[in-house]
Amino acid sequence: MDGLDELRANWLGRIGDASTEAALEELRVAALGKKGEIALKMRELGGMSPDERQVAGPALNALKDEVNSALVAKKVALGDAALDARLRAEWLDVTLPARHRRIGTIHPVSQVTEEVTAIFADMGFAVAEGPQIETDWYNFDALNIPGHHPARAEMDTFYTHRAPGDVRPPHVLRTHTSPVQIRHMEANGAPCRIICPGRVYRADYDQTHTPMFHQVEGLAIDRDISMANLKWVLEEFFTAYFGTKVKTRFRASHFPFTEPSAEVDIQCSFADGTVKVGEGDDWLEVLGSGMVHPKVLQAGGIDPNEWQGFAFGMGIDRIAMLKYGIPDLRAFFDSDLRWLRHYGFSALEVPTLYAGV
Ligand code: 2NM
Repeated sequence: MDGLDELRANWLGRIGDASTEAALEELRVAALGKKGEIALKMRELGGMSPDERQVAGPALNALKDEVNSALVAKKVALGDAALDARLRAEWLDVTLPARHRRIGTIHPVSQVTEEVTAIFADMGFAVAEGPQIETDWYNFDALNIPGHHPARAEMDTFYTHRAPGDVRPPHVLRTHTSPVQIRHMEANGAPCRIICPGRVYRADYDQTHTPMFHQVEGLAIDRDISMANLKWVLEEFFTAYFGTKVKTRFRASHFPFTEPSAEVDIQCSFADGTVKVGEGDDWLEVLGSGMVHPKVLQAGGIDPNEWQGFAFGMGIDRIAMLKYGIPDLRAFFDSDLRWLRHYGFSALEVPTLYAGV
């Protein structure tokens, strides 16, 4: 058969030059496909004499096999080349140091809440929590603050909205965490020892007041709890919290929910515009307290003829500023990353009873 050598040279050359798998597939169809050049050549065998066919048949078959092998070999070569190119392009130095990523910090309020909780937990106090939106009964009436009481007006309360015509008293944003203690008394009765840390709200904004701040209140009820127990617990607390012996001073005061009531000062010094707790002979007011009023026990479902107890409340933000030397309260809630990085704590600085002592 004529022209087989040209045919072979032509197809093997084109296969050798193919640079993509798609081009290779086109060549396969053009050479060996149903209407491909070699397939058409095969058809010519039918018109040949048996002698001619005996020579041309095997020669054509050999050519077909050769072209097929060349296609397969080229396909493998193209695949290898593509893999080589990828390996070179996607090269990565796994020994490079990791990219630096800054992690967040624990807010001083969170840190101090944990510290306070750890100290009171060690004295047998559990943590109680409750809603931040309260009924006026839990926030005021149950605490012996009736509707006409000046304390309601003084509290700068945030009221929620009621639909027109709805005459029910509006809910309030709790102005203290005392409602949590009423709820706890109702649910658990006496005796009890709890602290209630959390957010509270008052419509007040200046150098030393923010409309949301944090309080921790404590409550201990038993058959023979007295002001003496209160004084011991508070001195124990301040000494552990500030990590140094702290003297306290009790001054007679008045709250609707306690009788008698006392404001508590801690010993401090003012030198060069900085406050130092646990030294000097100045005093700093940090806490309100007293013996729970019988009417408040009654509102909580506890019989005041059988039980009595002390309660106290203090500002978490305030004692955080004192311990960690933070000058401006308002910065607590600005979410300024520079402030948070400076005053924030590492997640590994877990509060303990012996920290700072
Ligand atoms: C204070 C001062 C004095 C107080 C009272 C109660 C309750 F609910 F048990 F009656 N909880 N907290 C209390 C007493 C809070 O904050 C300055």
